[in-house]
Amino acid sequence: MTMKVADYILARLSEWGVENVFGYPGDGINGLLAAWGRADNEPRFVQARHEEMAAFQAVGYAKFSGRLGVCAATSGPGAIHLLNGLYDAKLDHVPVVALVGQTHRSAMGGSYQQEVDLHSLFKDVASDFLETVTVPEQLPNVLDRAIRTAYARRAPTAVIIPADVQDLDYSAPTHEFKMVPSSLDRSGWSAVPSNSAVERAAEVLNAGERVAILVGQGAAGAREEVQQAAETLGAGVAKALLGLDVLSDELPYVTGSTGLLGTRPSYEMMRDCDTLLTIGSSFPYSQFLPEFGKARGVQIDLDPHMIGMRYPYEVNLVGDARETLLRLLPLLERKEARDWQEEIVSGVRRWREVMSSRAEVSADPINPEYVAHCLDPLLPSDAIVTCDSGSVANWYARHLRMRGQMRGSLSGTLATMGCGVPYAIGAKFARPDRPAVALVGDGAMQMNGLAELITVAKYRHLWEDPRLVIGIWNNQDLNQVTWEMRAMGGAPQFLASQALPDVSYARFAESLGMTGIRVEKPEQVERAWREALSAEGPAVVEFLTDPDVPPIPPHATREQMEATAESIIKGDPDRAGMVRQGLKAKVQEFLPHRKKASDDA
Ligand SMILES: Cc1ncc(C[n+]2csc(CCOP(=O)(O)OP(=O)(O)O)c2C)c(N)n1
Ligand SMILES: [Mg+2]
Repeated sequence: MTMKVADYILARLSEWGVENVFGYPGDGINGLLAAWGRADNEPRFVQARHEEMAAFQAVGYAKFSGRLGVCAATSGPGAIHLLNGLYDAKLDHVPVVALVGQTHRSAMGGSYQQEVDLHSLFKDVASDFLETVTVPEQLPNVLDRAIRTAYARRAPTAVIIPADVQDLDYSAPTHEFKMVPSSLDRSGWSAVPSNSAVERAAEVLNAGERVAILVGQGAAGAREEVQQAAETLGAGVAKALLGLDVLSDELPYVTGSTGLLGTRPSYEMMRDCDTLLTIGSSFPYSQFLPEFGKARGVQIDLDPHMIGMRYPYEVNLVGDARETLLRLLPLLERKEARDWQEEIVSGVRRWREVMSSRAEVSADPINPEYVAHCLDPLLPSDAIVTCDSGSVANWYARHLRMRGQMRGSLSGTLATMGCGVPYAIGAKFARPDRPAVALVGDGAMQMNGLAELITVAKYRHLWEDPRLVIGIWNNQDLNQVTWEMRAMGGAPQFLASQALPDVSYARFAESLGMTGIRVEKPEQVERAWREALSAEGPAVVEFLTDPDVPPIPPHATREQMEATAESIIKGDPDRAGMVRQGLKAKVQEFLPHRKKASDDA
């Protein structure tokens, strides 16, 4: 039997080591689907409920495997559905290839059914590489370049294959004029800065007395070197959201997350440092970096197009984080004075106490901070944690302490809702041997998570570690936005847009054959997490949480406090509860150490 273009594409994906393609069928990719049948489903076609979910699964897979994520969709509506997931890949710098169908070549330009101008649609999101295959000889080059570019630029790329081209007999490029052959080998490489640049960086870091280090996901391969730099420089280390799993929170000088969802010690370290060393992060909020002119700065980043932004750094080192640090470390002088680092360490210790106290504040019915705080010590040290966008991201960033082999991620830059459950599915395909935990709000669950529970039920048999826990903060509110409206605009809660219907997530899970637990009282929280984490399969555990507990930023500004007060005056329907919970949470920062929060604050 002759090999068709579609057969060739699947075979080439396998040659690249692709094991899973997250997708959804449609007649724009019928040729590919038929080829999958002939190939005995290799690489495995993983069926999502929606193409956006397939793209999120590919992103989750790539984030947790360190390998390429691949997704597939039909022309027209399928392609359009992919977009948000592909943008998530683009903004978080994740390698993903999208395979997309298109109408037959003979119908193109004929306003044909499901014909959408895919080059215009993907022009921005797949700006690094986007091509349509119109004759077999373009392969393997087009596919190879899509994959190579996705890896090299850490970006989404797209290959469009018209339906009739998928069914053509494959014929390889020849040695002729206008033919473009391609090869497969992908050897390791790393970028390193020049010696003189490294020397200049060392001079800046050696001159500082109060060094702060900020790490992002780009520092992931340089765990030990970052640690060594911090110890030599007597520095503290703050982590951008995507870099939370880069360094263990068990190190006493690690101040945890930074930014709006950050911790107070991170905020204070950035405020008070005289030198900033940023490694592998494009953390966007300059107001959480030192005041301009107050600190000297060095940045290390792999991407020469991205470096030097966000802060007026003095030295910008383009290079791989580990390779660059290996060159920098021998030039760093050990700082004998340790009072700055000690100050940071005691700030971290105090912050942990504040977080415990905030978690212990009573609420109606359950304090959302307590739910995350309670999970923290129960997490296995090899857990993969995903988090959705919403108030839960605050609790993820502040209450979970990364340690051991733990991994964690969320939609760091696009901050899209609805990625938590599909990321966790991607994680289970990336690491079927490890437990995964998704932290999700009820809005995100209603948007995407509920449907993707069906995908979980469909594929659970493939995962050798059966644990996949989906924790839901059921506050019947789009709470993060409710609070943003109050804090930014002084607007009262607008129930028509914010209130969510109550849904029994646990019963829905049970209907799919999973463990389902609904928790209505604080005293049941710990037992519920334990039960979910030891279930012999996927488990959904929902907590009825209090929407009046505010996700207070580490340093609520005066303007934000005033705006919130204004929203109360303007008649927020929840004002009594808000004031009660807001003050109770905030006051924990000022209470003497270890004093338990009292319920009658
Ligand atoms: C696709 C998308 N739509 C809207 C938003 C704006 N948004 C951010 S958080 C949020 C509320 C999330 O609600 P929920 O999932 O219930 O979590 P909660 O904040 O209540 O804990 C919204 C609407 C977004 N980030 N992404
Ligand atoms: Mg909610």
